[in-house]
Amino acid sequence: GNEYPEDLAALPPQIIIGAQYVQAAGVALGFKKKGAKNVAYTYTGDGGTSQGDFYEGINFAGAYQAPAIFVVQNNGYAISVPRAVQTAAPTLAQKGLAAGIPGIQVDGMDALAVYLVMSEARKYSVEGNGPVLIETLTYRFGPHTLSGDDPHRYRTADEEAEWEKKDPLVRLRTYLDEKGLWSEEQEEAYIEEVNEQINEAMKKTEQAPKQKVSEYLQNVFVETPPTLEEQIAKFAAKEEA
Ligand SMILES: Cc1ncc(C[n+]2csc(CCOP(=O)(O)OP(=O)(O)O)c2C)c(N)n1
Ligand SMILES: [Mg+2]
Repeated sequence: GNEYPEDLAALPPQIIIGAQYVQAAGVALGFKKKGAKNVAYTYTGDGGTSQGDFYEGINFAGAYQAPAIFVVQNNGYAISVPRAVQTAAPTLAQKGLAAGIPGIQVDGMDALAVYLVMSEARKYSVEGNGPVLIETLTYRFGPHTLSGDDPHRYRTADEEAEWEKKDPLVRLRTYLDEKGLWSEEQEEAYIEEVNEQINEAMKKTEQAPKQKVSEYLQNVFVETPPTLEEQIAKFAAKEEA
């Protein structure tokens, strides 16, 4: 049963690092209040765990025993800042301890291990046991973005070569090949199918109406306070113009 309450489906996107942790805690609390058998998932990088919102999100979800799965994709760097410089904590998973929620560290280069941990966490959360924090140990095969980040300024070629050996796609394919569960033809067909899905999604997204600032502000309170009403009216007037 994966019912998704309509009014939670229209939350606006945001790009503030870590802020999605607070939003996920809120969505999870919404699920709990509505009695929806669902779990709110969210992801951040290791860099996101250095941001205040990370702690607020896991703490709030823990306090309310909200069904949220918080995933940290720890690839060792926040753009160029090494993980060890970001925190004195030996692991990121252990940050769950302070929030009173389970923290699990998993080999993020092992797709089956990640699947197992995610499934178990979902079961735990959906059964009303509260949130889970999962740290996946992984790597970024490339720059943080294509706008000027050159990883060779902060990572060695030797380190990259070590991680490339652990490529989860190659490992999973080798595993499936050896079990006789996957073939070249299946892969080609699958790539075609997924490319179609991506093209469809791109088309749909490009056709979506542009979001408005006045709409963002509608999601903050059930009953919008007058001061916010004023701001909404101001933006709405600008958008009309
Ligand atoms: C609150 C906030 N501070 C800073 C930034 C700028 N910023 C964008 S990505 C990033 C690093 C994020 O690190 P991580 O999540 O580990 O990403 P990775 O480099 O592994 O891709 C920073 C500091 C931001 N978007 N939001
Ligand atoms: Mg990172």
